[in-house]
Amino acid sequence: MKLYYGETLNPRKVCAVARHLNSPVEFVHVDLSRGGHMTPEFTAMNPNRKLPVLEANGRTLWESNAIMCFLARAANSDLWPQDERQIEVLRWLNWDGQHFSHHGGTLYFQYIVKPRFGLGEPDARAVQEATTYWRSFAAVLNDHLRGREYLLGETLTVADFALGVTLPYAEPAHIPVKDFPEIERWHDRLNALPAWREPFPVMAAA
Ligand SMILES: N[C@@H](CCC(=O)N[C@@H](CS)C(=O)NCC(=O)O)C(=O)O
Repeated sequence: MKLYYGETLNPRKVCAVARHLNSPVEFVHVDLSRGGHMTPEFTAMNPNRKLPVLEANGRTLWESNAIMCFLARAANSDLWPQDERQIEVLRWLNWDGQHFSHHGGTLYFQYIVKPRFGLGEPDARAVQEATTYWRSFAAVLNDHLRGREYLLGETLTVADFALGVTLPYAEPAHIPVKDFPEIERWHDRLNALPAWREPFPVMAAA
């Protein structure tokens, strides 16, 4: 299997899952700043021209959440449980894409991607809107996590990898996680996983 990634948000959760599971993947770095995702070869794999992409068993799979589930199922892991807990995981994955990491991702874009790719200053209005929304959804998550180790209770799942993905960037992305102690406590648990702390392969010096 080949996992095409860059050192950005959505590939991060997939790389973390692959490393956590010790999945037999070859990590293939794609340089977004040099348009590595705009080539005809890449477009043939993912017409959205976005990372990550997984090549496995002669087919390609895009969308980070689907790739995490695929890797977990291939490893027969409870990260993607094969029972009624799956519904709960789906619920959180959908909620995350629409709300929590959606608005956290906006802050990541405004404060981290823009300067990194020379796209100008953060847009104050977009920042204010995303911060307000993020806070209201963070309150929901904070309440849910009270008394739970992970989102589903005791079982670590791909939903934890998805919802947590912006938190390693909370400080530079101005995500106000410090006001939500249960989220911080949960993120401390994720930080205990080596694959969470260091999801990306070490790249050889150019
Ligand atoms: N919904 C997609 C989003 C993928 C995505 O937005 N990837 C970003 C990196 S975090 C990307 O490749 N951006 C390049 C571009 O938009 O030009 C997923 O979860 O895989």
